[in-house]
Amino acid sequence: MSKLELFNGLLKNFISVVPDVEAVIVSDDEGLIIAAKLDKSLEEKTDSISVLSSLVNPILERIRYEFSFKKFGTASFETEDSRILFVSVKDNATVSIILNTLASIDKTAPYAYFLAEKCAQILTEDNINRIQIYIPNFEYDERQEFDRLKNQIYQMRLAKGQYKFKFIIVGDHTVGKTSIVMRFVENRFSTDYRATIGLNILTHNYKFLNTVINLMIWDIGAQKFFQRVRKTYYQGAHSAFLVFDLTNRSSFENLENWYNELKGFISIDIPVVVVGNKTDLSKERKISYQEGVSLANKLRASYIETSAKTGENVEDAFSLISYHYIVKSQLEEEKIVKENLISEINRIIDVKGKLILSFIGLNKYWNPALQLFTEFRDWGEMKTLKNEELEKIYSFNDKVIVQNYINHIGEIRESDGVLFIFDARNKKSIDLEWRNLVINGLDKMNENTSVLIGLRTSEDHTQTGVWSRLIEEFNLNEYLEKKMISILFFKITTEYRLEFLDQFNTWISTISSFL
Ligand code: G3D
Ligand code: MG
Repeated sequence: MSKLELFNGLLKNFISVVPDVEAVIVSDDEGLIIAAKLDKSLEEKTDSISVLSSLVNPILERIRYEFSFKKFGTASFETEDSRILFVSVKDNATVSIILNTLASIDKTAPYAYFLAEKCAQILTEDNINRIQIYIPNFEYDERQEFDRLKNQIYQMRLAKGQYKFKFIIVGDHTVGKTSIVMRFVENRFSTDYRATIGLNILTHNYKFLNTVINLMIWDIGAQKFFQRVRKTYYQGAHSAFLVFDLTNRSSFENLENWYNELKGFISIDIPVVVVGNKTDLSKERKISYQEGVSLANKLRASYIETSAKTGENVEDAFSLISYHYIVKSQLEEEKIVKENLISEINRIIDVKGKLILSFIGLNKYWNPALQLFTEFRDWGEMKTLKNEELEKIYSFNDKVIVQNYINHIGEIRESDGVLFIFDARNKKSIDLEWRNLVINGLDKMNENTSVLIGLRTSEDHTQTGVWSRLIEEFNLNEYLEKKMISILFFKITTEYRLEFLDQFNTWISTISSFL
């Protein structure tokens, strides 16, 4: 099979499995198409892929610039007729997925990452015959839906860095648990079978996208007499594989018991993947794919089928669970920080009746601060009071007012907090324009306003000296002597979502200390 044939098969599978996809384009750095596929309905309407790529390329250009795209991994963009999800593939290619406007980015994302990983394999591997182009079912948690602000570019990221997690692999005796683990960890299938005695713990470092994942795999013996001690093995598990043998119906029927035992021992809700093993024995298969999917759905788990013998999908099964784990830990961290923020804001509203915040920046398309705020629904629906290109005002039940001004200082006299955002990437010096904007703002705001100044930074700002020089250049002391205003500078890096939430906490605490 040639690389192109593999790509075609892969993209075809992708379109048939993932809902709401209109087209997929894999392109290189220069925007040249490596492979592309249109959905059938679109094939009739559009006479060529180049029409689509002329839609995608200019946006991609801009995103590359706006986001230092290569570092980010993904971005999405909304137009009137579609949503486009971009995922970078290694350093020099991009997958662009064109979705209809009804599509959910959050649901598409796991598939998109998976697709990008597969494209990378096809582009880089010498022995392409080993590559599986099957797209597994990633349905997992429908609660993770956020409303997204229209016409805003936003990014999702898989945090770079390291994750350590413990996961347990359970299921009936001889379904293939140990074989799956051995295949994954050592890429070896052993027919010299020994029943796992109690517990087998293996650690394995594994790279998933840009993230190093340190897995501690607990392979637990299924024998009855281990039941009493299994509880302790389950403690602290971050995720679980529930394995059954596709050729053995009772192992399938027992899966629910395993699930219940797991839920009984672990109080928190951990991601679970149901694994149907031994796909190589297709003639002896007793459980259909559909049956597997139904059970997984019932258990709110993902489903994947593997063969420890041939290696089919084994690595993907681990990718699937790693993905869930990373997303989940990020969401949890975010949730805690958000809850703090909300309770602090509520305290201010209790005292003052209202909180007014203003965002001032120079870029119409990049406003993560505003975007984060629009996700809060704790004070009721967001109402748009003003919607002009350079001036937007939103009200949350008249309790929290958020104003966004581009390139000018709007009506900020009543604001409790003002946040400036500047793009300092690759800059050794600040722009005069930035300083003028801040000085102009300081002049207009009341005493006791809390000011945040966020500077987007790039890698070279980690060099000592550059960052502090940028701040010194603002040189605002003479203005601050005249007025009681608190100013705090902060860096905006690729980890911006959490950074913003953290900074918001400081910002809001300062405001509440002025009460
Ligand atoms: P367990 O750890 O769940 O108890 P094991 O299961 O991994 O020890 O495997 C039990 C038996 O199933 C072994 O066979 C093993 O070789 C076989 N097996 C595991 N995975 C697969 C698979 O994907 N395909 C096939 N065909 N066989 C598999 P023996 O014969 O040694 O008992
Ligand atoms: Mg075993």
